[in-house]
Amino acid sequence: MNTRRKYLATGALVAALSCIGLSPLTAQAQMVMKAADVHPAGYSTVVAVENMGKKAEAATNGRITFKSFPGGVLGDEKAMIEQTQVGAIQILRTSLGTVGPVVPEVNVFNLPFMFRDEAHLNAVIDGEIGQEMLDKISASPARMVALAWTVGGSRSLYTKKPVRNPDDLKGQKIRMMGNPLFVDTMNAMGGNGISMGYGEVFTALQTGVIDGAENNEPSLYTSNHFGAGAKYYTQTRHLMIPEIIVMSKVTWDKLSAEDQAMFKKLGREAQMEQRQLWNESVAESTQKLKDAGVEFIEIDTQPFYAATAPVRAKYGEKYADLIKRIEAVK
Ligand code: GTR
Repeated sequence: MNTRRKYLATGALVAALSCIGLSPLTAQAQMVMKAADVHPAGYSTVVAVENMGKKAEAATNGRITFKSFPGGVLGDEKAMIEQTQVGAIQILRTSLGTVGPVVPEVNVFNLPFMFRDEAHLNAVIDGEIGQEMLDKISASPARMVALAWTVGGSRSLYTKKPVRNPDDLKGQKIRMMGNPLFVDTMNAMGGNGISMGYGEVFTALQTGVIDGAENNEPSLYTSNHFGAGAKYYTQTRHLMIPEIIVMSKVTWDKLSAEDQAMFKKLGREAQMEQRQLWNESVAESTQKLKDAGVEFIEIDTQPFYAATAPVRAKYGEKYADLIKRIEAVK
């Protein structure tokens, strides 16, 4: 095209855009991103992601907006990961537990008793190792770009009968997240691990398909699993699993470099905001669980730690160097 014809063509485009009410500057495609989570509206992760969407909307003058799909309405985490991979979901907040089967490296963070405490875990994900892991997920063939971490505290057992040691778990069917590593973990802890989606746990408890499950306080409270009979909450703290906010690679590839940089920045902000909301929600849900009659059982976790040594050996061997670096984080 010569210059004059190019000029005329541009003029025609501007005219056409003004006719349909768009200025040439906002002519980049409008994007409504579906943001999904298994947790209900109001949960710390859902709120942090919704706020991320509001900031993106403000920064792009409404060109990019989020539509929130909380409460697992788009499926369980495994199904949502699959939808994210093909671009049917654009933003997903998911546990790293369910990411393990698609990005095996993340299983280092999914090992039982991997972190000394939550402060240790937070220091790891906020620092260099955390960034490396996000980058590994993004560079893997999983077609998800990892933007930020969220936290889920520590997971402890809840059952219909009180549990104080590995022997008490004999014969008890305990729901675990969909990852063979967790089934092995529960079997090593003395019970029978059964993998199942989060949304099925309530009915499974009610009908006796399972005898218990394991999770953090806000999840136990909002899922009402204690209302299905699992009223004994044994403080095993056997798993401390970080969680992530990812964008579908299909969506990421459509964004300009500026938009991508914006999402990285907003991701980091969401990470810090969720941390604050999380701490508040742990305190609040602990109180509400106690008020509802859930019995918190403090135990010596050492026998469970010892019992899960073979799981750490089996799944951690390949990542021995990384584990040493994680252990060295203060
Ligand atoms: C929650 C976690 C969810 C989901 C759920 C589960 O703690 O935040 O992402 O993994 O546990 O047990 O399935």
